[in-house]
Amino acid sequence: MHPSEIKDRAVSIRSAFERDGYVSLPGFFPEAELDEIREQHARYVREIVPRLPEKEVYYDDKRDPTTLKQLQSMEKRDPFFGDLVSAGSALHTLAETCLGEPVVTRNLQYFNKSPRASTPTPPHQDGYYFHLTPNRAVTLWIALEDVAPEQGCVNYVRGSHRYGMRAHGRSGTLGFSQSILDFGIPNDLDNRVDFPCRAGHVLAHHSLTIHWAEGNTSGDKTRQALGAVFFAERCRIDERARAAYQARLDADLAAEGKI
Ligand SMILES: O=C(O)CCC(=O)C(=O)O
Repeated sequence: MHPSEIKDRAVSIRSAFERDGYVSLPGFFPEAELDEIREQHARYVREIVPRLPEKEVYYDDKRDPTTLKQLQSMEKRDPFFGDLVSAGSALHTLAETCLGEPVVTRNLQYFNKSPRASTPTPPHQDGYYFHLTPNRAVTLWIALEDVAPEQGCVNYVRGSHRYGMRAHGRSGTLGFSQSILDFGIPNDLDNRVDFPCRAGHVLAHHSLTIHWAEGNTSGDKTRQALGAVFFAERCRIDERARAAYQARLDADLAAEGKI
């Protein structure tokens, strides 16, 4: 979607985001743009991933490169992906439209659920990882391919961004280390919405919106997506708490032989 079209639709995008804690935009990336993103991603995996520190690249099975599961900070490693989320881009414009205020780009991630070895994404709120005051951030989840329910589509609890941060604890899942401890209360189940989608679909969710995804049980298909995180510019980040958490997690994952 062109930034000018996002601006034209700003009122409806922002009101859906405020009301539900997410907004769903089918066909955000037309086929030609999506092809370019997929080609650039393949190049990134071929040329850049082998040079990255081990702790930045997660595999379902470390010995099998076809099980690549997650990448971080792609915008810092490569100009194509930097441009994709920079000020003035469609994604940056969408993030500002959702939050209704200036944003800064924080992280461009890649998420895959490989066909043979993927685990569910546990129910969580992204803001738990962010260490922000106030907790105002948005994640844009971009489907790089069609996603049917059996591949592990994204699920939200509609309106959950209005009820604050829930208690989280270690999930044991590589790449999604935290899970909501009391997930499954009636409000969660009554307001569940799932999003099977076509390639090019973008979902935007608030940092307090509860979401999760099942594992990939398709047997033969991947489930590839990008996740672009933007923080409201006025937020204060507790970098010390964030870095301490990350260091503990990296040490634990290394001790378990997962990274
Ligand atoms: O791709 C997934 O399974 C979940 C992604 C996610 O949790 C996010 O984008 O915040």
